[in-house]
Amino acid sequence: MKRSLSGIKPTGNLTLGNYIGALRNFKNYQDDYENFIFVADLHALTLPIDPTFLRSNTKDIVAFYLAAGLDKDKTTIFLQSDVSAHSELNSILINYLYMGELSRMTQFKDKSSKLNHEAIGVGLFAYPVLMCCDILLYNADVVPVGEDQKQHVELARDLVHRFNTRYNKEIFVMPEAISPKVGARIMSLSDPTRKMSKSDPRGDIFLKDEPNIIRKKIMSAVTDTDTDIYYDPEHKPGISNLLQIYSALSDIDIKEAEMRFKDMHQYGEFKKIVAETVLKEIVPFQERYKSFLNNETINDVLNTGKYRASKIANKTLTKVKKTVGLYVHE
Ligand code: ATP
Ligand code: LTN
Repeated sequence: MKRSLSGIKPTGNLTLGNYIGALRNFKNYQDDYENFIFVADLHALTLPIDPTFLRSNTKDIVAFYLAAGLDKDKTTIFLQSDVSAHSELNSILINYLYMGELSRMTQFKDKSSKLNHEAIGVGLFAYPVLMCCDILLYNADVVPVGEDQKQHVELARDLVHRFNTRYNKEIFVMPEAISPKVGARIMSLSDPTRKMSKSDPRGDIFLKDEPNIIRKKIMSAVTDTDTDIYYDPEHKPGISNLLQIYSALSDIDIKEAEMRFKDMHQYGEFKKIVAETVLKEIVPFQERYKSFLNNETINDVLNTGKYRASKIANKTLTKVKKTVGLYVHE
C-alpha cells in the first residue's frame, strides 16, 4: 500500500488557509493509503515561541486532526518530537544538502527578511532538512500540502535522487507533493496579495474564532470597488480569494462557482453566502474539536501513534546508518 504523510507546525492558531489547503484533505488518504499525520513541534522551535503556548497548541492540533475526520485506527497520528529518529536522521542528512539550495527556499527568505541578520537562527535555515527527514523516514509516496510547501518537497526529491545515486541503492522512496485543485493558497482577507498565515495574523480567519467574528471578518474582507464577481487573482485578488474559499468548501471548481454568481453584482450578498458556507463547515468542526480536546483522548492517540511511527522510522534510520557506513551493532 502506498504511503501518505503530512504535518502542521504548532506555531500559532490554525487558520482557514491551513484548513482548506491541508487539514481538510488529510482524511482523504486514510482509506487508500497508509496515512501518517504528525504535529511538527520541533519545527515550531525555529522561531521564538512561548512554551505554554506551544504545549497547548500542540494538543489543539491533535484535536483538530480528529475533528477533521482522522481515525486513529486508520491514520498514525503522532508528535515529531516523540520519534527521536527524526532528529537522528537530521544529523546525517544535513550533510547532504547545500547552503546554496537552502538559502533559495522562499519560506526561509520570507521569515528571515523580518529578522535582524545576526538573529537568524540556524534552525530556521536548516528547517527544510528536518522536513526532508520527516518525509523520507516513512518512505512517503505522497505529501499533501498547500502551495507554499511544494518547494520543500521538491528539495526532498532532489535529496532522494542525490542520496540514492551516491550509494547506488533505492534507499529512499521518491515523494510527490499533492495540493488541492482549489484552495492551495488562501490569501489574507485584509490584504489579498499576501498568504493567509498563522504567524502573521492580520486578515486571518482562525479555526477557533466565534461564528459572529468569522461572519464579520468575511463581510469586511478587502475587495475592489467593481461589482462583478469573477475569478481574476491579478486584478480582483479579494473577490478571487473569496471565490476560492467558496468553491473549495462547496467541493466545486472555480468555473462553476463563477457561474453561480455571474448575475449577482452585489459584493455584500456574495460575502454573506461565502460566510454562510464557511460557517456551515466550521461550526460542526469546532464542536467536534471541543469534544476531542481532553487529555485522555489526546494521550491515547499520541501513545498509539508514537509506537507505530517509531517502529517504521527506526527501521529506515538503521538502513541509512548502515548505508553511510556507521557501525550498527545489536
Ligand atoms: P507559519 O505562518 O507559521 O509559517 P502557516 O500558516 O504558513 O504557518 P504551516 O504550518 O506552514 O502554516 O502549514 C500547514 C499546512 O497548511 C501546509 O501544508 C501549508 O501549505 C498549508 N497552508 C498554510 N497556509 C495556507 C494558505 N494560506 N492557503 C492554503 N494552504 C495553506
Ligand atoms: N513545513 C511544513 C510542516 C511540515 C511538513 C513536514 C509537511 C513539517 N514536516 C513533512 C509535510 C511533510 C509547514 O511549514 N507547513
